[in-house]
Amino acid sequence: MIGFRQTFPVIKSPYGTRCFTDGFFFSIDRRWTRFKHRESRWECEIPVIKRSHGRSSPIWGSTNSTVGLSLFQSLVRSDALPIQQVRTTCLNHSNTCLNLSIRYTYCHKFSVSSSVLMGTNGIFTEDHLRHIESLATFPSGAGKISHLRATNLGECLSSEEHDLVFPTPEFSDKALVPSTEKYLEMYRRSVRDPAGFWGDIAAEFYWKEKWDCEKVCSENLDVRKGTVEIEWFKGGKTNICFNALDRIVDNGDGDKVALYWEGNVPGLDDKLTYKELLDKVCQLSNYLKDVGVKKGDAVVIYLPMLAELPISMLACARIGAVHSVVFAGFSAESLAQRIIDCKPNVVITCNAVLRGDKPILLKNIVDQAITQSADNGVSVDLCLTYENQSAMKKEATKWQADRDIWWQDVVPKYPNTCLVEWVDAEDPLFLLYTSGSTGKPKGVLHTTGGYMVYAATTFKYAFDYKPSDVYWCTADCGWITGHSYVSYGPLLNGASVVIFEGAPNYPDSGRCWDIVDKYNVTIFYTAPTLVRSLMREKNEYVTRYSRKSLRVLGSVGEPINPSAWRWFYNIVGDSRCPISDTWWQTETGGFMITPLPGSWPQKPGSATFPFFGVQPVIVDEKGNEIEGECSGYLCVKNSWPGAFRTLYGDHDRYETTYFKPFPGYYFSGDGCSRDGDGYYWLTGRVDDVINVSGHRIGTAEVESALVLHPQCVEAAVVGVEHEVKGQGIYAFVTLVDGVTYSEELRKSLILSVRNQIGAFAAPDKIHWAPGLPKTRSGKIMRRILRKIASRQLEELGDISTLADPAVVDQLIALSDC
Ligand code: 6R9
Repeated sequence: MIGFRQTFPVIKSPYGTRCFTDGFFFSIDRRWTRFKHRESRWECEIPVIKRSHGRSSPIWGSTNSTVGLSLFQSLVRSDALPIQQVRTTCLNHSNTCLNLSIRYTYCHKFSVSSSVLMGTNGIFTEDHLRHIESLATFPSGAGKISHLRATNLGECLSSEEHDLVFPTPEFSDKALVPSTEKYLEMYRRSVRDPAGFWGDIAAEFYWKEKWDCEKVCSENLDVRKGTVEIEWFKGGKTNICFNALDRIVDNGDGDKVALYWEGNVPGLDDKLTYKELLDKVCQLSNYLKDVGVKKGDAVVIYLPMLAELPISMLACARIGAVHSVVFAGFSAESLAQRIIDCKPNVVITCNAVLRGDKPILLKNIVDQAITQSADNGVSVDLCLTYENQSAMKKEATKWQADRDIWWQDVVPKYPNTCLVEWVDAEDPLFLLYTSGSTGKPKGVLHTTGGYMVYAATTFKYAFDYKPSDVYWCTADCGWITGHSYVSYGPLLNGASVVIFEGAPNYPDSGRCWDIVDKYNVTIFYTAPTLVRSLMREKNEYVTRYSRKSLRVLGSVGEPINPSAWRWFYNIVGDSRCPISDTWWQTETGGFMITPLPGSWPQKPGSATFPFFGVQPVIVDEKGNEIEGECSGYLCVKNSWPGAFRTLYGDHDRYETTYFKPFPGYYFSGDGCSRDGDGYYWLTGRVDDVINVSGHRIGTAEVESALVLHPQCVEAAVVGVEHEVKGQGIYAFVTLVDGVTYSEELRKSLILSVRNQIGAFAAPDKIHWAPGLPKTRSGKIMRRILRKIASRQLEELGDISTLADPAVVDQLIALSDC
């Protein structure tokens, strides 16, 4: 149990502070610690009370002004309560002031601490005394908490020393999972009895027909035993749109706001209640049915963050059509590639969108993509186009009358009720293309029932959702986060969701907090890259807004580095809001490893523990499970309801990529370590995928785009550390014989990638490589390229196996060209 915690200010303590001419004394629990400023340094005296006679003899230590950080540690004992350790950390000091954090640890369960800021004239400010008692056993079973470098919610994480943040009793008492015990109880049941655990949750949704109770889940994850197959709630008939809208309206929440839409330009906004959203979805469903879209047909959606994007997804789901949303930052080539793969009857788009001040002509991109896919034998008969008036007028839009239809001309004319198509739990819901380690993106296929139950449940627990919350996720519906945690997860819970069309730094870096205050957002879910980019600006952009509505913060897309975590926690959340650092993937459909706010202490940078029903394992190179504290490859032992069921049209690739590397397990492609307390720390991709601003990009995709340039014969792309984006794209290019490298060529190579994939995949650095380091069998040694790219030249390792070791020196010499 995480037990008794209490805070009270030092100043109110009867054993407070005394000031003397030669320094001052500071007391915690009747033990007087004396600080003196002498000869440009601070000295500190900690009394030791001898057990037998209760007499004290001081221990002395001093700050060292050149080092700037001093640690006084001693073991002291008293009659009253045995003190195991006194730890004083100098947070900051100068000739005129000293800022210390002092902690007395009585036993491993109980400590008292405080931080004090003292000047030569006396004490300026005092922090709080803190009692943190914990009897917690970590969910991992790692044992008792071994150290208490802890702070509580509500208090500033003042230094690297604090590596645990405890929820306050006030937060935990109201949380859905209020204690570690409760989590453990639920987690244990979820893995011992998945059918019972998930069956009970699924029963809270509407099912036209119940699933086969004997077989809630059937799975084979082991390629050695046959085809990989996952099924949940098979035989059950339901509809996710019905559960996300009709069920909420039927429960009496029709007038509750479902979507708050905030436009790119401040002041332009809109909102839709659940009832209004349902009406709009039904109109579009009726239209789609009318133009011949049937159950199982694919519909491609290429829209920015307008309400019409979730409306389109829900309308497809209502009639059993399979939506495939393509992020509206992808180029015409990428869109065409996806259209060719899934062959939709209809593409839904809009004429343009404003991103900051810049209009992006989406319809033109769709036109090009449809032409390209027609050249490849896939024709699209209908392009339903929404007029996004704030960005572009109808009249200015290029039009092909026999194929294009204005949304506003047809959809509003249809009835606002539409019968639901009841589908099997295992019928496909959507396809979402994601990058892998080849040039061809993978069509990740999710089905209906398991995904619905999983998206809703993970949303509810990981954000400790309450009906009064206003929730904002900054992700675009073009990515999985926008599917599970802008649209389906929150709507299935009847939440009020903010969706934002614009850029987070437009018109300035305070926009996010302006939106938070405008809608009284309580749960704010974003990506580390956004946190890092805002962190570079003045804190004033944050602090000028109140943000008092915020309750829970969330992070996704890549590991959040502890310093970004601290800034997010201290500055954005005013040290008041837990952060749910949610690890998951397009393939997993929902959260896999995530904090549950209120149930256990958090560590900055760790995704903490597995969600219900998820059994993560860390394996070594050979696929052996490693126990306890370790690092390795992150795999999952069993299926979970939100798992993807196949890669569209390529079940072999599904098995090869995810289930063959470590037979018997689902392989995530991520590296991971687990610390002594059992906390999971994701360390990034271990395959040829880079994660740029939380967007997955295959190195092979960028390479294919580069070699399409007529002057480039070969390209090798690696990821490098990037201060804001997490990873940046570093491309080595070999040019056609006789072509000289120039600034102009550099720009045109980058343009080639923008055109082939999209602006977000543009390389940060092009490195001219007359030759690439290859083995004698012709394999590019990316390990060496990574070291050259990150300038770790002393770590190049053995290069003797290269066909031509001289290329390494040549590449190093060309680094700054
Ligand atoms: C949801 C999403 C998945 C990859 C995944 C991992 C990285 C996502 C993370 C994280 C560390 C987190 N990732 N969340 N790494 N901590 N909280 O982003 O899906 O676009 O498929 O990317 O993103 O590397 O494998 P997707």
